[in-house]
Amino acid sequence: MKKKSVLIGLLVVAMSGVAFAAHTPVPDLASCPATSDEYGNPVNWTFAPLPLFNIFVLGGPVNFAPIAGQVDFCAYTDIVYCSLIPVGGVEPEVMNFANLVQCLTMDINGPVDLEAEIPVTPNGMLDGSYELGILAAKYNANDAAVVAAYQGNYVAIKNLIVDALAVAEMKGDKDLRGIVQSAAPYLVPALSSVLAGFTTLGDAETNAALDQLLLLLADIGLTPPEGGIASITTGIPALGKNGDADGSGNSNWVEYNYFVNGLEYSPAEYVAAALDPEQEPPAVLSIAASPTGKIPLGGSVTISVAVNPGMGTAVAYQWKKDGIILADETGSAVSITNAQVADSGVYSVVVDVDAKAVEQYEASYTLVVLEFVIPVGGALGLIALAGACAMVGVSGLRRRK
Ligand SMILES: [Ca+2]
Ligand SMILES: [Ca+2]
Ligand SMILES: [Ca+2]
Repeated sequence: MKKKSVLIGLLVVAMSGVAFAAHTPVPDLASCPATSDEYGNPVNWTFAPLPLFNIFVLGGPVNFAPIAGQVDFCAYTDIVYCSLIPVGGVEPEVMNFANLVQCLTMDINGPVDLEAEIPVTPNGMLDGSYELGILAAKYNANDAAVVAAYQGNYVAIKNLIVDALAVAEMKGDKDLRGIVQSAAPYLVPALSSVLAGFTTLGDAETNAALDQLLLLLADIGLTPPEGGIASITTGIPALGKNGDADGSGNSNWVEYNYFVNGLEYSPAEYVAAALDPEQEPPAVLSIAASPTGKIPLGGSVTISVAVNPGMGTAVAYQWKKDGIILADETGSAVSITNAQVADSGVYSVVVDVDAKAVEQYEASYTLVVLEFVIPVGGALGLIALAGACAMVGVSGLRRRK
């Protein structure tokens, strides 16, 4: 009995080990693991397996076997973050920007800001576990196109960085490869992982931000590619912010805005939703008429619009009829009394929704006002006829018995 339960216990442990264990983001630099022992010798620490290559071989091959099924960009960004501690000992200024690469806060692929010291801004989507999470999930599921693009991009970026470090060495400066390798052995592989991830998103704004960041690295001898980073890498736009990874019609950004900004989904929950066309944000607007259906001549109807729960707050309305602006109709509803045939048409409304950023949505309703009213007598006759038909039907059934 005892042996059996021990076996089952081991089996449970083994099976849970099969499930991919995501890295838990480090809350601050003080929480980073020790990178060297008491004698200053580097110790082994890493949050996720990294591709292997020899930093001293220019253009050398990369072994991607260790990362199969294990890609985790949150772990990679935190490896870069924690690697800054030994590097910061040499260049203290580096620490001022450490949080730019911390998984919990990293969001650096928005519009370029050339006035800023570090010329990057956020795009509203956290990078490590969310924006790059879709790519990680596709890579870990062994999607052939994603694996090929990411590996190719990794090699291109790795060569760019290693060449730069080597050039600095050849110019008679310090042997940067040696310094980096001994002080922060995971920095170049992890940084290459993150940058390669960004280029695989196929997002123009992200590539523009990367081009600016590469210019900063010109100081260590890096020569940015002439046609920009996009010219030496392969992007898969479905994976990026404005892509639609599950082909659902809602972009990854729309799903992020709803599931993460609205419902506070975890990274794993968000990635699952962004890859599942069955999990979608509801429509932003609901439009309805009261009463419903066709409206009799001379009748009344109210057409109203509402922002669905969790989709933001309406701050402005503008109604149109058949595409023509109804200047006076700027409320949440349009009321029509003594309806005439000419009132028939498509009533649409543009609503400014104040969510995270002001966005406009449009909804429409087709109103039909009946051309004539069936006289009361005629209606009674119809009812009588219907009653008679029903009677005949019933008696027909009886006869068959
Ligand atoms: Ca971002
Ligand atoms: Ca989608
Ligand atoms: Ca979805």
